[in-house]
Amino acid sequence: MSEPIRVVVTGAAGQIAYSLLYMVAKGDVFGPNQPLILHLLDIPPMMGVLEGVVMELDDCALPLLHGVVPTDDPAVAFKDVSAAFLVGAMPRKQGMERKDLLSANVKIFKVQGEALDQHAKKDVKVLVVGNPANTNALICSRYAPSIPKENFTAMTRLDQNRAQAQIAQKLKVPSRQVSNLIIWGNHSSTQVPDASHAGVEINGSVLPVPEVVKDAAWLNSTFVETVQKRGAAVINARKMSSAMSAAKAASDHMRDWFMGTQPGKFVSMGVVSDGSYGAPKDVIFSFPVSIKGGKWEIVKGLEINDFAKKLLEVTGKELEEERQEAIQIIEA
Ligand code: NAX
Repeated sequence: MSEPIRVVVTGAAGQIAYSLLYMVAKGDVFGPNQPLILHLLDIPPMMGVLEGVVMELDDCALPLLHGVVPTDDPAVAFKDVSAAFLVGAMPRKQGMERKDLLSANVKIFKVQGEALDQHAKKDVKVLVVGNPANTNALICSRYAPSIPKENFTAMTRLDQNRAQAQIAQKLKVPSRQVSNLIIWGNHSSTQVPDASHAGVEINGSVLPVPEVVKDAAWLNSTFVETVQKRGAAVINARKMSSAMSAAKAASDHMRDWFMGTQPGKFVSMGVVSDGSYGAPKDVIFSFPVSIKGGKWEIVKGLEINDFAKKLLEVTGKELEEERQEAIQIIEA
């Protein structure tokens, strides 16, 4: 057994965290031989609820969990952490404009960026889940200049997993047989779910998904829209937003970042853009990445058709606009 690592989850009294904490604490992310100490951050009015979450974690009697630190102080929450799940954010309330939402969140992620900068390990891996996730990650990174930009990522893995599930259902195969789905761009309704480089394993060989589906119209419309609107569909049915699946996606994202991807396989993550595939530079843009030794690399050289190129432009523009609005708020 190695020494315990410290892992922070923000929004720890919320519904995603309720599933995520269990997954992390039982070894789904850092493996069965990695003990950990969980730092749980939430806001002062939620400290009572958080106490209940701590009691439940205690009562799980998990062998890998060496301690729990509940707090409303970012300086305590981010102290010496090796991994950060930034789930907590200001939710969109009725009548709230995008700008109001951005404004509230820019403030939260500025504070958390500064706290990471001062207190976290310099190689901390940060995953932003709280929306608007891409721009929140960008802001967080700006306020943590001593931590490499590559260490700040945003979650589009839920969209990727949703896409994988749609293809698996269409082909009537278990989802593990489907791989290399891509989500491009922003985690918003402009995201671009793309199955054109995906593979499906049938009788031991991997075949291109478009050739097996043989339904370009479905892939370009129904598939894309179903993935884009899946979050709203879950809210309609459950009267609450996706939580279990969001927690699973956050676990998948961080596990792959720490453990790496299989040869020939890639996953989608919102990462700092180098301008690949015509995306704007210096926004957090979701790309297909392969991961080795804890470092991600954008998969280069994939062919993009004209239809997808146009959609990539739209989602890139939206991210540039969000960045501009966020900077205006900061500088105001
Ligand atoms: P909940 O409202 O259940 O929980 C959020 C928690 O964050 C609350 O306990 C709240 O007190 C806390 N919080 C608020 N401000 C905080 C701060 N400054 N520091 C620490 N904690 C703070 O929301 P939940 O359903 O858990 O969703 C959390 C976030 O994930 C939301 O922003 C949501 O939009 C986002 N999502 C992102 C997804 C993605 O794929 N990137 C998908 C799922 C989810 O919708």
